[in-house]
Amino acid sequence: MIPLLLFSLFAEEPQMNAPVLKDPPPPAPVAPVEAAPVAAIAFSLFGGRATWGKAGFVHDGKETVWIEDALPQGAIPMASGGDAWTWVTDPPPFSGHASHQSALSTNGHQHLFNAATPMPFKGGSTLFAYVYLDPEHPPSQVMLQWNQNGVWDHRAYWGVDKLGWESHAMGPLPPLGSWVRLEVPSAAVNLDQPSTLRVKPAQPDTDGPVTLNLEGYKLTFSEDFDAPLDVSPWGPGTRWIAHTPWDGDFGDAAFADPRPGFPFTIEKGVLRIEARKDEAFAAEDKFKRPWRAGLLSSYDAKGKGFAQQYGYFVMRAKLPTGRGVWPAFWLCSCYDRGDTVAGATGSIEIDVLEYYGAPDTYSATLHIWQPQPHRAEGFPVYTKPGMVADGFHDYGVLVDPQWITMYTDGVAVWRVRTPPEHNKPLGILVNLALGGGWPIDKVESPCFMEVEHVRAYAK
Ligand SMILES: [Ca+2]
Repeated sequence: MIPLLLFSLFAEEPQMNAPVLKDPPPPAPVAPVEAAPVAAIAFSLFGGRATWGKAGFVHDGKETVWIEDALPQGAIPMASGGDAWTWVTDPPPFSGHASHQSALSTNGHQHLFNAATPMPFKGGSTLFAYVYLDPEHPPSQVMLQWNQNGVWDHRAYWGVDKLGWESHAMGPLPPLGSWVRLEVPSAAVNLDQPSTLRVKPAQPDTDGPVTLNLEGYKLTFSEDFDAPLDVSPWGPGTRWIAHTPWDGDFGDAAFADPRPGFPFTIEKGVLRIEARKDEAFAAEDKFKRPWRAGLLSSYDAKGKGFAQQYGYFVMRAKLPTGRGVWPAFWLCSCYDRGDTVAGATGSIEIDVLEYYGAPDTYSATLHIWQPQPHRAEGFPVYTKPGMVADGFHDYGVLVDPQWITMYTDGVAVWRVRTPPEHNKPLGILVNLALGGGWPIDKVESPCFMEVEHVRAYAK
């Protein structure tokens, strides 16, 4: 899972970053489309401290300011690596009344926002942000990141690349102790492209919602949670394992090795995945996390278990709510993770559902991990407020050689073209994680994700 956010404790794949999806040519000529709007910015440093002034873009000589003196409308402030949103007047702002200042740190740290009303943007622009690097505590790297189409892979940096994310190199650090205007051509960070992979509604020649049609499909995998859960930490020989097959567990809760009563329990045909906080957990965790939660994968590190390349995959579930929860239903290319040749010939991830606790939105994303560079396209799925936690709903995806189509309760909500890198069976992952970049201090302990069933169908 890689999610919208960048500073998750763990990347689930060793390669987390990169430019945007290059899609196959569209079937017919399309009218020119404005570049997709930008929804958010992250201000990232390795070490040191910086103060940030206004930011925006210049197009045809006209400056559009996204941030000055306050976050954009609708933005939710976020931070990681010990950073925070702190508004200061020292040093005196370059313009306006206040600047936002990074915390002092010796490691990677950043503040960012999310869920802003999309900010207007024009392709062929120059992006800018003013920065003042603390001469007493210079960082070794300064990075700006822009979120477009739900994906953060639009990055530029100055200085020495210590953050290690795929990012466009802009040159040395700017001078210390004075306001400097950082400028990045939008093309250099792949912001100029419209979302050509995305077609809405799901059938471009059809008006209105498209309902799922499984005519000709047969049930190939059915976990109804009517019997004791067949799970072990790593396999082999069980239907599920309790970690990511590539040993890339992620988030602010450790995925627990299952034991009776935790983190998985079954009652009346429903699986309950529990996240719980206990200071005793921290002592046993190499990252000192006091939280534990649960993940199920249908295949193991050797690629053994259930997987299929095409078909319909669905989870019927009821989700916990509130900022900081991070339940997900996702599919990943299944192969022997020790086989680097197999790994290099194609690997994708389909995030059917990643939910970050907002009342009315979850995320769907396609990642292409291999061959590199990583590319991704994401989409916010809007729901009735409170729907995901009010009851059980179906979150599904139909994967065929042409399209990957996401469904909510059997109605198509988004689709992308099936990329040529999809050349392996897909295994199933279900988890309740925490964090994903959001603060977890408000998460209730315990909290639960309930799963009625997980099924797959194929022709
Ligand atoms: Ca059931």
